[in-house]
Parts: sequence; C-alpha cells; structure tokens
Amino acid sequence: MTVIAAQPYDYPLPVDSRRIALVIIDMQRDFLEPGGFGEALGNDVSRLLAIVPAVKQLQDAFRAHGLMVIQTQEGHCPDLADCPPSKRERGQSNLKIGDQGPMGRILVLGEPGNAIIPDLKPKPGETVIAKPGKGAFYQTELEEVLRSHAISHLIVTGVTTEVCVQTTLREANDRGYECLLVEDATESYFPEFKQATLDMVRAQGGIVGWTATTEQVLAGLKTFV
Ligand code: C5J
Repeated sequence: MTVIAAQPYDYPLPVDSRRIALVIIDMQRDFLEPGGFGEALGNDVSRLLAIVPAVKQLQDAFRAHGLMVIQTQEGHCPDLADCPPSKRERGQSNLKIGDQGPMGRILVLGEPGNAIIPDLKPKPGETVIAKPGKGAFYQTELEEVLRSHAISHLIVTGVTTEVCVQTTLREANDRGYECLLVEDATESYFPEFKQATLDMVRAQGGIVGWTATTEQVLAGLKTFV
C-alpha cells in the first residue's frame, strides 16, 4: 500500500491516483494581502502570506501529476441574498459584509479583494467553488463535483485553519472523505488556534483526519503517481 507519512499514522493513498484532490481554501486577497479586509480588522496578514510557497508547491505538484485542484472562495452575491443577517451583523467592526472596504465590497463575489491571490490563480478549467459559509459543502456544488470525479481523498490547505479549513474538514469527514490537513500549508491569524486545530484533527486516532507536512505529501505523491 502506498502512503503519505503522517500523524497520527501513515495516510493510506487510494489505488487509483485520480481519486485524490488538492483543496485550497479561501486564499483570497482580502484575507492575505496587506491593505485588505483582514489587515483592516487588525490582523497580522504576514502569518498567512508565509504559507503561499508551500501551497504553491502543492498546487504545482498536483497540476504536474494531472491531479484535481479545487479552490474555494468565500463570498456573497452582490445583493447579499445568500448572506444571513446574523453573519452580516455579527461583531463590532465598522466594516461589514457588503460595505466598501480597502479592495472593494467586503466578501462580495467579483470584487478585487475577493479574488484568489495572483500567485495561486486558478488555471482555466480548474474548479473554483464560491461558498457563502465557512464550510465548503454548505450551499455549494462541491459534493456533486467530488462525486462526479470519483474523488475519495482530500489534501486540504488554506486559511484560516480553525474557521473555514476546520469547518470544511469536518463536513468532508462526515461525508466519508479521507482528509489530510497540510500543517505548513494552512495558517491562522492566531497561532494557538492553528495548533489546537492540528491537535484536534489527528486526536483519537485521527477523529477528523490526518496531518502531514508539505514535504511528506510531496514525497508520498512521488511514489504514487
Ligand atoms: C473567515 C475563512 N475566517 N476563510 N474565513 O472568515 O476562514
């Protein structure tokens, strides 16, 4: 059996490599770039930017092996019909979803700040899932896409670890997907929340899934495809 060295134990790869997909969550300008929404809220975005080379390495490797790469993008339609009032009203920030932010309307699809960062720009034909919630399965076509491509294994990356990444991992795990979270290709504005998420995912024999480094994933992929 081919595996990726991982925690809490080796991650078994499927016999058919086409069943594995890379999922890149919400690597959007507003969350990552200086001058964006994340920084306007007082967050240190350099923490998130630091994972871009690792995510890019994985994106390049999956593309080179002809494996599926899926990106997600948190955003709402311009009339905010898909944004629950609770989500818009939550918090005490002056900037709310739909307001004019430093890079266009906050969390509105099609706005400059809502785009995926240029370094990870999807290629024509690659799947991009626009999602109104934290989890990538909620009110999206993700499950249908995965089923139509017979995907069973998800290598998960992106931001932020304890919010959209963890929610998506849990949704995927409940749907039967074998999930591996890449330790150095995910990040949070809060280092302790990232660490807690890694610990939670792989606790109790991998109750939500596995974790491994980018290097371990790349080494596993090499023996696999
Ligand atoms: C947040 C995300 N934190 N991608 N989004 O609102 O984690």
